[in-house]
Amino acid sequence: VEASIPEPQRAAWKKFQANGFISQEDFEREVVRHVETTLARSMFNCDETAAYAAASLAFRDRLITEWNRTQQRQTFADGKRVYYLSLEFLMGRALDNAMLNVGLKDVAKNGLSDLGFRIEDIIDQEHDAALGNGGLGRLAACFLDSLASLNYPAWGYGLRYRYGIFKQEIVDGYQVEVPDYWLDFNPWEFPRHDVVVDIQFYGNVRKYQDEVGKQIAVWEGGEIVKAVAYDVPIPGFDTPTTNNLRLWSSKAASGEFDFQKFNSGDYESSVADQQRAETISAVLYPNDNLERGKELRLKQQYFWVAASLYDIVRRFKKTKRAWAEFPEQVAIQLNDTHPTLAVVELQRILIDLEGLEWDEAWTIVTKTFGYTNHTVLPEALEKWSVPLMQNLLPRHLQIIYEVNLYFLQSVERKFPKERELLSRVSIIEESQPKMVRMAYLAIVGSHKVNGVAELHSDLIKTTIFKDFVKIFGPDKFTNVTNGITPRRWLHQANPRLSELIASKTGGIGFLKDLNLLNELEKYVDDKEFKKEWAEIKYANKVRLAKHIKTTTGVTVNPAALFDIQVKRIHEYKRQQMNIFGVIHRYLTIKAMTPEERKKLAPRVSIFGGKAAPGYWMAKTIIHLINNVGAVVNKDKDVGDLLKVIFLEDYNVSKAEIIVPASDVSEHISTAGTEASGTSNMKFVLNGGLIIGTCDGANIEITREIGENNIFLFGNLAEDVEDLRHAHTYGSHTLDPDLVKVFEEIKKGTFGDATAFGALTGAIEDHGDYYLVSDDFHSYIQTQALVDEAYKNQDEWISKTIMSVARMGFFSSDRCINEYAESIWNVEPLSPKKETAPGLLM
Ligand code: KOT
Repeated sequence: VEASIPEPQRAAWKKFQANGFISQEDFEREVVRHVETTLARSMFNCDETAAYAAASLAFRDRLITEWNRTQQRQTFADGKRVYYLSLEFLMGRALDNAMLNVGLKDVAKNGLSDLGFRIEDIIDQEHDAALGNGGLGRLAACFLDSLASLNYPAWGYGLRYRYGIFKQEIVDGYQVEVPDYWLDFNPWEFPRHDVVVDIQFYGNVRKYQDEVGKQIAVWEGGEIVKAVAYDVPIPGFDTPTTNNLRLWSSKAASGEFDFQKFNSGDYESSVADQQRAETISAVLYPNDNLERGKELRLKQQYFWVAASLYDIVRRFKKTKRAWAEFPEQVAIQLNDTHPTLAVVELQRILIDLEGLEWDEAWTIVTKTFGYTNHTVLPEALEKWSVPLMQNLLPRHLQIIYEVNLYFLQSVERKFPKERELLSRVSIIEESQPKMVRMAYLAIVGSHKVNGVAELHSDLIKTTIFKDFVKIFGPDKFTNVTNGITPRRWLHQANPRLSELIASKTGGIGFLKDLNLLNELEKYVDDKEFKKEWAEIKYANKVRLAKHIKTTTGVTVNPAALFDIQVKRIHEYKRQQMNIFGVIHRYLTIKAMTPEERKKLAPRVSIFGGKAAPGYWMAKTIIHLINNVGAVVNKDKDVGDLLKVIFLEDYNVSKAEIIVPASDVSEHISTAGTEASGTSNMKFVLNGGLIIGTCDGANIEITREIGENNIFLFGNLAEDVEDLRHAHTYGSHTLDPDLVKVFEEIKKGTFGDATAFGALTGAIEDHGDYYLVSDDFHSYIQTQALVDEAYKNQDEWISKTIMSVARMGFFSSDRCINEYAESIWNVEPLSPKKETAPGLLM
């Protein structure tokens, strides 16, 4: 349907074109208007929730103008777009970010103050958009910020979950999950009830030959679910570019209810059908680095992928280009294997619906997709059972078999005598039941595969994807080291530090070109600068101490060393090693004389993170941390020397308080298991040092900031295999300090010891897969070095300044530019260019 306004009427549109506020007066007028009209309230019943709502709506209106213009500009430019497909977008809060990115936070602050509110209280009203588990989802959010800030024509595509990641409560030391119903009031999304796509499931495939003898496949029957688009504006920093994140919500195809069933008296089942459809986008799977093969998850994946591709193909078709030009207009990035069905869906669209030949279509498909791998953990690699897929997506399974056939034939031609190779690289695993290996499908269907840090990218080439390097050659595999957005993770989370840096580096330019941080090296020995630097860190610690007091009731001394480990709870991330280390410290303190105790640096060990609801071992780790805290925190012998805190419900907005307050943070995964890690970058950028293993991005951080500025310890990735072998075949004796820790746990010092049997048992009796015992001694020793180093505050501060000065590389802007150049082949679209008149999306 043509929806464009005819030329003669466009003058009226231009005259009344929406323009967001710029001045404080306009902002206040907009807030009052929204309170009085949109919210139907008044100054006599305007609480902070209402003020948040009105301020957000005012900013939303401000964003819409540039958002529309950006879409018009990109349509008119008619160039290549990037589509980032991710099942997770861990966005956090939007208001603070919007205010800072459009450069109107001061205006809003003064305006709100004029109207009787403190901006911090208003910001604090917002519910996090928590549509992700951890690093993978937060990476997607940082990428959206960089794509917009760098003016790339880019879209994010995801699912609009009704429930984000659960809220974590700690009850009697145990994790309890509470549903995160976050859509009550969300001013940041725009329902597009006119953008609806029918998505098919189940049914069967009818094949026949047409008049000219061509094989035709028709996917018929089954059921239809509707995908409704919800759009979220993504403002760039200090640029008008405002990109779009499109999230799909599922809805029953038959509308409100099924009239036939309703009329035949079967009202209940008609409502049940509707609910079943809406279940698809109801809840985010709360597992990080784990795939469990549930049918509903596969449904989510196809629902989202099919809706997104329909949208992308529709946009391409409007340009009336030949299909061969599709990869010149469209780059699609697969955030892990979760959207891999997109490869199959595009092939299906091209051959079944658009009538292209197989080879012609497959060339287009492989030129379009890029695949990012985020993990080597075997339990996280996606495999779908063939019978499940046969039932849900019969045509897709046929296409997968065909892709596999042609792929294996080409391998056989190239390596004629290697039968073993064929079964190793087959997309279909010949197990009982047969399984589709999604990572292999993603590799075969893409033109580039990348890892997320150097070590990780090397590891995938030599381990899980080794055979594919031999088949496709090494150039198909590349590295793009992860990054973080300095806007949220420095400017927003740590405004005082950002201001201090700006004062020494010539303004806020460093937020767009993070290498400008280099300028700070001049100040590593500047007394005045160091004093201000230290004061800011202290103020951030005071802020966290207050948060700890109000949420846990425990008083901590802000002058103590804050040692922080916040991330998803997982055995490979080794929070268990940290808490065993804390117990070791506790025992050491207990054994000291009062004189010896005086020499010790006081420490606060802070933990935070969610365990997947079904991950028993991770929940046991949380339980142990809380029980240790309960004992240590009330022990008079210990006092301020050691406090152990578990922060409930770690999420993006809490990270913004926690990260700027660290002295040391822990990134201590078993070497070779953490693909990159991104919180390591956030902590260093905020003037904290890190203790870590030679894993993921820790290695590149060390290279950038210098090995004198990081506490590295532990075995190397290359030694892991042999060490594991030694555990299993008896040539390993447990670390004696660790044994003492276990004895204490078993005595019942931290509550009923049987509760922790699984934790100690995994190490003592079940092969210590994550090598806690092997690294424990080196960990304890390195923690002692941290204690010593912290006593010399002057040197410590210099180290942190030097580190921040050298963190430029870890901006997600650098990362996005690398993707754009080496994988997507897209250029930024400068907003300064004239916009075509009246072009509507
Ligand atoms: C895998 C399956 C389901 C849900 C999440 C994953 C997942 C998460 N795989 N890798 N990650 C993390 O991705 C981050 C961003 O690249 C990395 O920094 C981190 O090391 C991965 O564990």
